[in-house]
Amino acid sequence: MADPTYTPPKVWTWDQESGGRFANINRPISGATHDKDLPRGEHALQLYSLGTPNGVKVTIMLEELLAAGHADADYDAWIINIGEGDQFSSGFVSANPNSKIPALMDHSTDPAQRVFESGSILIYLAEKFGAFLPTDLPSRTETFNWLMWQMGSTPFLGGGFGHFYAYAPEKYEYPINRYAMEVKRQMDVLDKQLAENEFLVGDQYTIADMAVYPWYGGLALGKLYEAAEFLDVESYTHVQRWAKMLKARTPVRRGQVVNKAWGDEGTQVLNRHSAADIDKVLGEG
Ligand SMILES: N[C@@H](CCC(=O)N[C@@H](CS)C(=O)NCC(=O)O)C(=O)O
Repeated sequence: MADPTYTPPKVWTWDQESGGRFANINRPISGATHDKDLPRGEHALQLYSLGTPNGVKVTIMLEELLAAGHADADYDAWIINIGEGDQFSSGFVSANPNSKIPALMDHSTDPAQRVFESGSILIYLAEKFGAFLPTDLPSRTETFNWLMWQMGSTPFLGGGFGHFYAYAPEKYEYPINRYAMEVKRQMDVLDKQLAENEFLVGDQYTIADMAVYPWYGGLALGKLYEAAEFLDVESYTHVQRWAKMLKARTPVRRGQVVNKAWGDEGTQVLNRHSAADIDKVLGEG
């Protein structure tokens, strides 16, 4: 409950009844809560994820790699139900000690390589397959600039704006104002970049677009927090152009249905083991 007279105590203690969506999975400690191994399929690449914007960055990349002819990018994608605490299994924690999706295991190396943090996964895959990451230093640096921009900026969109506008138990004016201001500033940064560039990095489609699109493209297309009108997302016309262009790409559409556990059941591929799993749902193939 909002308490205008709240004074922080000398030492913070864990109030398990703090409320709000996701309160049941938040803990002030890290590590596993239960012993359970991760499942493993036949491909070298094993993704443990959920079809949220952070998860979808990686499935878009994997589908783009496959569409570009990198057959070794074929993968198994296993759903991690974060509402049920799957991210706290011993298996998941060994793949990502931070207990957040997405996490990737690459079994083509000995020992197998773990990769966590979606930005790190995108870089790993781009380097492994030599794709969607320019090799000339200026464009490569600009790709990293926008990738790191996304990783650093989005907590203000998701954990700040989204949390207080959509998920907090009550509407509080102060944080909603603060984060709406910041998110609109971020959208303006993107809009100005996309006014002069087809993609974030000139005319090259890179992992930076794949990282930024699920969050800011999603916001522009009215898919996040039912905030399209509140944030006047239509006014960011260059972000709109770019988002619609990416949305129309087949690998983007394919990546967005993987590990999706909500919405129309006909658009969900809970676990993905082959292209056919997506074809069935999207009516392709
Ligand atoms: N910086 C991380 C953020 C990942 C993240 O926040 N994942 C959320 C879902 S989108 C999660 O797994 N939350 C579960 C939890 O916090 O327990 C990344 O980009 O990989």
